[in-house]
Amino acid sequence: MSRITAARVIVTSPGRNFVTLKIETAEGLHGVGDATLNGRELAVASYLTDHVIPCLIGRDAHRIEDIWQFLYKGAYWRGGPVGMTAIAAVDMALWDIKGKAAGLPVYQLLGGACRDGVTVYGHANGETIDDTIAEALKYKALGYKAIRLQTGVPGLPSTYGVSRDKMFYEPADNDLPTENVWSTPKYLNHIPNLFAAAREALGWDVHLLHDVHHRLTPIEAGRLGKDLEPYRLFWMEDATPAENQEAFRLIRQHTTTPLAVGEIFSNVWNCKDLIQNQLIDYIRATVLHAGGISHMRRIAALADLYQVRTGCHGATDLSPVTMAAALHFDMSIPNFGLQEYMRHTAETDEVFPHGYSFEDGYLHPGDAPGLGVDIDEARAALYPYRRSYLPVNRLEDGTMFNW
Ligand code: GCO
Ligand code: MG
Repeated sequence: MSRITAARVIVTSPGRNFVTLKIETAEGLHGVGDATLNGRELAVASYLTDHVIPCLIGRDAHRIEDIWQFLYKGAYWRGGPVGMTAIAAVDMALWDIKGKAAGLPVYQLLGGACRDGVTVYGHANGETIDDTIAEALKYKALGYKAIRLQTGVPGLPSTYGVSRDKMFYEPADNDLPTENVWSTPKYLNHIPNLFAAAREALGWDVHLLHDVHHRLTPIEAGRLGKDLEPYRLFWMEDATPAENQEAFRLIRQHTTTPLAVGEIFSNVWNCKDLIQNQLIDYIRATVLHAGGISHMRRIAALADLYQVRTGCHGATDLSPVTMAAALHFDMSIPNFGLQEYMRHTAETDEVFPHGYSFEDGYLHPGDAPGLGVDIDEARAALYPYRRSYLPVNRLEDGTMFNW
């Protein structure tokens, strides 16, 4: 028994907003969990403070699964991004406490290491194809084994994935949503040129990835996948919105380009049909938005039965707490595929001191007991919350579209 004596939510904005849950026990241990839901941060903060924390006080911090079930089933209104992010924060914090109590890094409690390090991919973004390739060459020189390529589309004023701050791509850029303009034909004409040029410049011994960011219909996605087949992508991500999981069958029928999806999924039910029908190759759900380490282990176990591998989301709006938790998870599962890694700013790294480290294209969670990450509350207090939204997207004729 390790009694939970206190828990609180810390909101900080060292360049961008992060929501962190800190849980304390009677033994003097504490654990941290990430609760950041980009653009809807305070909804999760309130869900935790007003509805979850009162139920945690007095419980045994070691009963991780029982607390998970209590919060999931006990809400009656199950699932959804706000609720599942809140549960994830509790789950991460409790694994952190258990690791500290045992004196072991969390991956050891999850069955031990299945690999020596976690292969990650970086983001090469640029206004033009040449700019994107110049960025990609920098990642290659840093030792990255896999690189995601995004580029501006001629004729469109802005495009998803292209930013001013190269290493720290940050889409939540305004206190009210910025409006972007989109044209599918312009995009579809341009992207194969990017990958043709990329193979010329980067060669074939580096994995290349691309994020469509939910912008195509299934038949358009089938066509893009087919057009990209000569360049052997590691994956094509979020080719079409996935509310209708059946949509991926159509894409699959038309292309052998591997498919990845799931960064906005909240639970196993969002990907059950995609996995069981082998309609995807990589599941991108992650410990933060899909119920924590405990629930991600269920998703990965289901995926493993169908030769689907993981490709956890790891953008900068997931705090270093999530990055640490994701790495322990990635180390411990048999069907790990690839981990996204967008570096945080120096200010963020100072607020969240952490033991994970990058070397030669791999991340390692380190061997400190627990998750190996913490929050410096004094530093966090220097950066108050700032309202900030993701952009929205309209077609050239003004119709609201997917961002
Ligand atoms: C990715 C993502 C992100 C999201 C962001 C939204 O593949 O990394 O698409 O960049 O847009 O996480 O908050
Ligand atoms: Mg994405």
